[in-house]
Amino acid sequence: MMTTLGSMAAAAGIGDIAEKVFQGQRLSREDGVRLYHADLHAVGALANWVREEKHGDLTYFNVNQHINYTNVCNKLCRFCAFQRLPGQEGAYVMKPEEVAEKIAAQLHEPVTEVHMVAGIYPKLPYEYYLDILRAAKEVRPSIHIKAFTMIELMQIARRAKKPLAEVLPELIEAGLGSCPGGGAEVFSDRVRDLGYDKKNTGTEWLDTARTVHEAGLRSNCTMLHGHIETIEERVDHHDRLRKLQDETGGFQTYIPLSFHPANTEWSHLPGPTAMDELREIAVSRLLLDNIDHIKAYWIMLSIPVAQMALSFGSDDVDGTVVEEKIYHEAGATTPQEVKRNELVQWIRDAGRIPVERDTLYNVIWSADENLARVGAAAPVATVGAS
Ligand code: V47
Repeated sequence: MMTTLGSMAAAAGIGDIAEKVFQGQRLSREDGVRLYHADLHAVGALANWVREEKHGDLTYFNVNQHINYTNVCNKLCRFCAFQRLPGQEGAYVMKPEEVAEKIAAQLHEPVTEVHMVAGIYPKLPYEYYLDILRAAKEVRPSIHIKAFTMIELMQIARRAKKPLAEVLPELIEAGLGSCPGGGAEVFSDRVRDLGYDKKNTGTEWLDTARTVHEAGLRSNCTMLHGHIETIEERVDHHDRLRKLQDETGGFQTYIPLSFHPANTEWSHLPGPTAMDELREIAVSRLLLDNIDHIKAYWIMLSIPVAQMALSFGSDDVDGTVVEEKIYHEAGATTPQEVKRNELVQWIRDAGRIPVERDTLYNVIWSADENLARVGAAAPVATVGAS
């Protein structure tokens, strides 16, 4: 296998990179740039080799539900179709009771995670954030709350008038379990100045993630790709994530987010093609050698592209979602929800082994009886096999 792959990589002009990958050596920034220009099939096959070394055929998913508690936002990001100004038509802020109602409405489903991401609305008091966490936990005490991107956390600390390191224990006490990976966009100051100059800088995002990890929370990380960023800026983004991960080990999953242009100020840009998306998955698998999981977020990629991504480096497809707004406001045509058994079937149809995980990658159920063989995080519970 390695010989065939080595020959394929050599024919694509990346034989030396393949050799480094086989030896477990770290790729350089220059290698990263070359991977963006080399033959996609060779890059994808190399990334698939790493994926199978790490996870075999295992492919993770979870039963989750998204809640976007407000779309009011003062950051005016040019790539965003979800945001509304206060008082603008369609603007909303959910009361804590409404968050609880959304969770109660899914009590018949085996949901293990609520994912909460929203706009930055400076009028929301610090107590609001604690209250929505408590409301979620009250209605479903077992639920893991993955909430608040780094930019939301910065805003919460501002409203609390305390350093984030002092705020995080209070959020954890109220129910926070981990943090999603959004808000990173592209760390480059050039791109930020052109697209989201009211938002945190890349350095601030990374510093916040460090504080989160130091507080004992895991988080995800992302990059929003396929708009005005250059290849070098993408590689720089990966390199900065990789460095922080060396320091803290706190990132669980990397999610390349494909830009969706509809209804945004950047609607004239074409957005990435499926080929771009597969390359992004593959390159990130090869560069981010210290992040265990690469997620092919099906809502954003479409189901067929997410299935293909499982052979280009990715080992996770996200979850059942239930109600998605950020991508659908920006033109996504995927469904807003899937059922657990559909996810299981898509993963099987892609030739992989479905594994239901919780947010922290403890295994809830797996179709693989020999899960321990490939080093999964926790023992397999034999529930709900389908
Ligand atoms: O930060 C906004 C992105 C992010 C658009 O951690 C857009 O498991 C593309 O955090 N086109 C929020 N992207 C989403 C997020 C997330 C999503 C899925 C999984 C996880 C996880 C986290 O969505 C924002 C921004 O980068 N975004 N608008 C758009 N038009």
